[in-house]
Amino acid sequence: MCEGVAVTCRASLLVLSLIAGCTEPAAEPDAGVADLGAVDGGPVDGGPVDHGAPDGGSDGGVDGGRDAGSSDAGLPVVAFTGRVLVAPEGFRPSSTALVGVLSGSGSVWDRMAWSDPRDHRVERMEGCPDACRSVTLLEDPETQPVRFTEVDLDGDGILERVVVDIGILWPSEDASGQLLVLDPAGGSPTVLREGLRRPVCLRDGDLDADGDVDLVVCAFGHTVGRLFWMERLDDGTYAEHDLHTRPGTIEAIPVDIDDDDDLDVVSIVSQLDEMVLLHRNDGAGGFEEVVLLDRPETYYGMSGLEVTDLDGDGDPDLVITNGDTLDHDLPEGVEPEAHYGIAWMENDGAGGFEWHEITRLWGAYTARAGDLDLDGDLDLVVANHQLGGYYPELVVRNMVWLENEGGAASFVLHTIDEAPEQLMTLHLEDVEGDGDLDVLTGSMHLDGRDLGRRLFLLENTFY
Ligand SMILES: [Ca+2]
Ligand SMILES: [Ca+2]
Ligand SMILES: [Ca+2]
Ligand SMILES: [Ca+2]
Repeated sequence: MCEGVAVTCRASLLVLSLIAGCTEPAAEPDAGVADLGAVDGGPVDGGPVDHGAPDGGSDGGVDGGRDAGSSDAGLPVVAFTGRVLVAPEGFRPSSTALVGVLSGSGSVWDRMAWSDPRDHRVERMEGCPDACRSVTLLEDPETQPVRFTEVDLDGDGILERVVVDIGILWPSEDASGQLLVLDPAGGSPTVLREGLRRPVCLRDGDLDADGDVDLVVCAFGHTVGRLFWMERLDDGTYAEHDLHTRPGTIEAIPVDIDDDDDLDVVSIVSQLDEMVLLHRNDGAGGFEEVVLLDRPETYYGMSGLEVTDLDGDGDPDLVITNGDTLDHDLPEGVEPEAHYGIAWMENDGAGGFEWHEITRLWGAYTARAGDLDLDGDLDLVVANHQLGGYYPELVVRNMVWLENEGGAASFVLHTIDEAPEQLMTLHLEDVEGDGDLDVLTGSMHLDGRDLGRRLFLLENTFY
């Protein structure tokens, strides 16, 4: 399970749309070998993004209208100041596929981490908040790290840092992806598994309840791919078992969804199929696949999964985002603001689910739950990947937070104007240590411009 490293288990992000089939840009700038050192401590130089009034028409479950104000005089309110922690220098590609906070003691400032598959590196921060600079954890032009997690592979009480190297970002049948274990002393990483078809997720848990830590891996692939788990054997090797034998799994999370004391796996698929799946554990590592959602539209654009008890009734619910616009395959007549968005699936406690709309919102990519306004219920932050050029008529909202009005019955949408553009990744953490949740986020710029924000902090000024 993830409890011991809850922070990094939730820090999982990936580059699903790239994987899901968008076309490679004609001229990707050479990543080069220039040192990454440009840490801009100043305010975000936001472009000409229009945050004007929405044009209405959302049929979502957001209550109280869009952009509701939250400034009752005298009461603290959720508001943000934006700050670039790491930006690429000059004409460098940028594709932050992961942000999170490493486990361990010491300041959160020095444990913030991020990866960039297009720049072939994983780094953490140091010297923040005053003089932020990045420290390399992995830099290898042969890798495209989309993710990492901390997991005690061998049960010795020490967490290993395992990097998921997709091998190749762009659609391919290539099987050059791998799982790498970083050397804590800074030497070359150890290969845990190679020859994978574009792996994009890695989670841990004792799936067969024999006391050791097993792994769940999404090999997204292209036309061939699979979701499987790696059973840890007594000799330290692994036996592999398929959970799903079609390509396109972008996230898979071990969780006891039906309260029978074994770890099930919830996954989302976005390639040939657009699905939410439950892999129900028989208690000994045998799994039955249950289809929770199967959308007929190839353009559904499944983009993210968050497992959280959103209604606070004690069982894990699912938050689903579908906002992957990068295939650019929305048919004529389908309105982006009516098609894409955020919903949650309410668990009945036994793994049966009821679908609830939250709001429709184009480009909705990654959602994370946290109590932003400290009123005791879980709110949602959503990072949006909105390519303004696709839909110039639409208002751009790079990030929103959805205020839970209690029991997840309704939400009030607030736009976070301070967020930079074209976001994909998101992590909530009390970075400042003042008692409220701040937001770490990263962006993906496919055209190689220097606008990418590898690591961007939105400081919650509630306290
Ligand atoms: Ca096990
Ligand atoms: Ca279970
Ligand atoms: Ca619940
Ligand atoms: Ca709340």
